[in-house]
Amino acid sequence: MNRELLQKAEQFIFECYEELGRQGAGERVKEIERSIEDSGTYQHTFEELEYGAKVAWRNSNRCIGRLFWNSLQVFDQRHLQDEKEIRDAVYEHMNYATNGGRIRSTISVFKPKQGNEEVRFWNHQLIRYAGYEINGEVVGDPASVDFTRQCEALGWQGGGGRFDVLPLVVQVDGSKPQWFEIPEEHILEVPLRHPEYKWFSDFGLKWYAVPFISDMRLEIGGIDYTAAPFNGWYMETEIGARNLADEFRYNLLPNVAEAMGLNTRRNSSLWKDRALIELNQAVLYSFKQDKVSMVDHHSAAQQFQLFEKKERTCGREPTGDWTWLIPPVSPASTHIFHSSYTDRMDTPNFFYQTNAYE
Ligand code: HEM
Ligand code: NRG
Repeated sequence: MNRELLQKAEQFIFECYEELGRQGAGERVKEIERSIEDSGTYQHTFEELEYGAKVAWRNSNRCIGRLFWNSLQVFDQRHLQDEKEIRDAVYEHMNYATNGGRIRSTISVFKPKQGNEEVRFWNHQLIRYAGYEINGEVVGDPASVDFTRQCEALGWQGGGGRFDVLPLVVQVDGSKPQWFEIPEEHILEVPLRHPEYKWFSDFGLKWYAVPFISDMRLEIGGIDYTAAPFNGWYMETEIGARNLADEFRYNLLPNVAEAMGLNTRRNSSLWKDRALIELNQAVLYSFKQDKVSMVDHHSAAQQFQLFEKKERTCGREPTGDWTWLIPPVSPASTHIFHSSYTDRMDTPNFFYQTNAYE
């Protein structure tokens, strides 16, 4: 009898039924106990799964976007067995969530881990750009260099460009991972341009519309969903202040500053800061023009403040990881910078798991 699992299940079921105002938690726990005795595990009802996924988002201390936790769309894909069925469900998720640019927060939950058997996506995000390292120089996204090598070892051949979308890599129960080139029709991208600097578009930059995190484990009531990709929409700083700006990513600040005619030899010209602002402005402007959902960091902070208020109204103290919640641009201009948060990991939640390919 797996006591630990039963204990976690019990705690989850009581919280779930209480919050949803549902009767019969005690009965449900007894049923779960019998199931664990008979089979070593138990299955969530759809209602439990949906609530668990939403609360996992609500408990994600690093996420500034949590105001909308209760409107997460949950797709139950636990019945799927093979790689191709899983691939097709992923494409469906992409289409539903992308919605032509009016992005819908969505999670797809595949069958949970059982003993050593688990479904895993090797991708960090369902859509991400390849990184090719050639003599210590990287073409593309340096964050993808390891995964790109794995894809090549599996037989994928990239085009060697700066923005090549990596294949989807699905592994079921430890068997050989299968890779699939994601059809273009499922991928929305935004070419980047600037409202005033006409030269900006000559950089040929773009980014994909939707961040789908695919390598985190969703834990609900002691059950581990090792494949549960989720998405919301981007905050502009994620792209403009990190992906395109970090020295260890696309490292574009020197190029932008140069084109702006700034003195990049003096720190005190604040060329990095000025280039950052224009890069972020270009990201916001381009997404807006293409009618693709995106939030700026000031609005996101305001939404997060409303989330905090609502949580307190419900008698819950919002938890958070300050170091991740503050935006990387002008952090002290948001209330978050001047607040403090308890960084306690409540469950349900999303957890890191070791790389599927290590
Ligand atoms: C982290 C924004 C939706 C779960 C983050 C971060 C931002 C953010 C800015 C920090 C990322 C970083 O610094 O790399 C948003 C926005 C959303 C949204 C604007 C729009 C709806 C969601 C959804 C989920 C989620 C739907 C899950 C159901 C998380 C988790 C992290 C995170 C688990 C931490 C990731 C990590 O540790 O690497 N979010 N988010 N977010 N978000 Fe959200
Ligand atoms: N910073 C990463 C994405 C992390 C999650 N961000 C979100 N999540 N917005 C990047 O690709 O830049 N979300 O579910 O919307």
